Amino acid sequence: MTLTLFHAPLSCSLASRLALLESGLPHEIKVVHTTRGENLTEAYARINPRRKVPALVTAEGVITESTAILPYIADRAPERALLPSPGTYARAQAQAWLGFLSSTVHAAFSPALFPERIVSEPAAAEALRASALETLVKALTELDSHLSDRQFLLEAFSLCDLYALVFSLWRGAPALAGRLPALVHLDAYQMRLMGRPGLMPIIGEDMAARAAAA
Ligand SMILES: N[C@@H](CCC(=O)N[C@@H](CS)C(=O)NCC(=O)O)C(=O)O
Repeated sequence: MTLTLFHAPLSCSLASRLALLESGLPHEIKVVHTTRGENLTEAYARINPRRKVPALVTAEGVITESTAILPYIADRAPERALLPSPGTYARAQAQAWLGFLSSTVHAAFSPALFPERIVSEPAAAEALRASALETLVKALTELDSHLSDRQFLLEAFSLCDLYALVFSLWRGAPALAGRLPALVHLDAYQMRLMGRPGLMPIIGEDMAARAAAA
């Protein structure tokens, strides 16, 4: 059965979209414009009751959460070696990166970008943004220094890199202009990943779709 990914342009679900491309698995993309609230409909709640993207529809049911979807995709295309084999120490290291990217990096980006979605009072929102930025800078600096002497998060390219690429791209969000330090190793890593065959057309398509939906 063809996999179906529910995806919002330039959101965290971009990692799953790029992973499907790298996997070569037959799939289709269904765009959900979260900026227009399309994820809040009852129809979408039947796909993912949390009303978030990504959601991947498989023959056996729906999978939510990037940290579950990315390993599922890798394991469905073992010949592509998109993650180390299950049961190995290297696989545990990969899971550790996926967990860190989700629970620390993504979790810090959300209040740094949209504090007013959590607290409406402007001074409180600014204070929340400042504290989220502190966590974010620490996490991004850790990534940057890890990449100072290697090409990828693990020994070789993996889906962890696609997940990290999305958050590296988010550094360019207008709301963060002038608020993040220069991270030269992360910049070089981002360029390296964007040079992988087929990735740039998808990222470009997402940028255009996001701009059109704004
Ligand atoms: N932990 C979840 C986070 C999902 C998530 O927060 N998705 C965002 C896009 S990056 C979303 O759907 N936001 C829409 C909303 O909250 O209204 C994952 O990694 O899959």
